[in-house]
Amino acid sequence: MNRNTIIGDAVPNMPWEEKPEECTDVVWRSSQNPIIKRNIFPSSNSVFNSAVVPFGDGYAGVFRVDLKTRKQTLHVGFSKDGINWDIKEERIEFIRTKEEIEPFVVGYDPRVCKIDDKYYVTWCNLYKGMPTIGIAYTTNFIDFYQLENAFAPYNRNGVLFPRKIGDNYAMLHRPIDSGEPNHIFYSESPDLNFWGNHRHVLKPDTYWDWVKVGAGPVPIETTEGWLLFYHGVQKNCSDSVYSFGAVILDIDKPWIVKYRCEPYLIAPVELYEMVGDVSMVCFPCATIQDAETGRIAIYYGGADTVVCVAYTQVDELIAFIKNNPFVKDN
Ligand code: BMA
Repeated sequence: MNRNTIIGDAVPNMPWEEKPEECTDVVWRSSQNPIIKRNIFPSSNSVFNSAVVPFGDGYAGVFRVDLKTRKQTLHVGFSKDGINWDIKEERIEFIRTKEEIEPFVVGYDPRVCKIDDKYYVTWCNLYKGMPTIGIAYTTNFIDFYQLENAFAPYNRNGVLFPRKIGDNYAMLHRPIDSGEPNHIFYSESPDLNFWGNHRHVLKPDTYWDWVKVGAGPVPIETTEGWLLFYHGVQKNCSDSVYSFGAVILDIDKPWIVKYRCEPYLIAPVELYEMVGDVSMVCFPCATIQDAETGRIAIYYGGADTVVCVAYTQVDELIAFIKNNPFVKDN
C-alpha cells in the first residue's frame, strides 16, 4: 500500500486496532466501544458527538455532555492514549471577545480544528433559542475565547478546514434546520467574522442519506483531495437512522465533490448505536490520523448516549470510495 497519502502530521501513538480477520468492511469498530459511557460524573446524563485532537504529548477534546437537567453543555477532557478520558465536570465558560456576543446558554455537537497555533471549536450554538454556528478558540484548552456566531440561525454542523483555502478560512455548514432536504454548503471568511463566497456542496441523494446530510469531522487533506466523513439520515416507518459515509472534495475548490461513496461506512447495528436516548444513531465529529501509516480513528456518538471509535486505513478507504461511486438511478 502506498503510504503518505495523508498530508499532515505523524501521530505515531494514535489509538489503533488492526482490522479483525472476520471483518469484510473498510471501516471497523473498536473492541473497546463505547470508549466513553454516559455516566462519567454525577450530573451527566450522556456524553456523545464529541471532538478530540492531538495536544501536547497526548490528546485534548471538547465533549458534548447532556446533563441530568437535559441541558446540553460543552466540557473539556484530556487523555494520554485517546481512549481513556478525564472529562471535567465544570462546563466550558467561554470568554466573550465582545460585549454583544450572547453568553453561552446551550451548545452541542462540537468540532475542534487546529489552524496554525490555535484550536478552534465550532458547535451548534443556541441563539435566542435557535441553532446556529458558534466559534471559539483556545491555545491551552483552559481559556476559550468566543467569537461572533458565523451565521444567523438556522444552521448546524459547522466544520472548519484545517488550513486556509486561497486567502480565506473555510467552513462547511448546513444552513437549513427544519424542513427537508438539508444540504451541506461551503463558505469562506478572511477573518472568521464575515462569511461569504457561499457554495453548494452536497445534497441528500443516496438511499441511506436521502433526508439530511451534515459534515462530520474536520476534513482530512490527502493527495486525492479532502476526505470528508459526513452523516446522513434515512427515514423508515419507525425511525430516523443516522449513518455515516464519505466523499472526496477537490483540494482547491472544496465545494466540488470528486467522489461520493454509494454505501454507508458505518450504520447503527451494535446495541450501543441502536439503543440509547435516541435510537439508531452513529454521528461522527472527529478523527485522529497518522500521516505516516495512513491510519485513521473516527470518533462518533452512539445513540445520542456514548462515544465510540472506528478505524480505517486511508488508502484502502480511498480505493473503496472510488470503486463504489454513487450514480443516481433516476
Ligand atoms: C441531530 C442533532 C444531533 C443528534 C441527531 C440524532 O439533529 O441533534 O446532535 O445526534 O440529531 O438525534
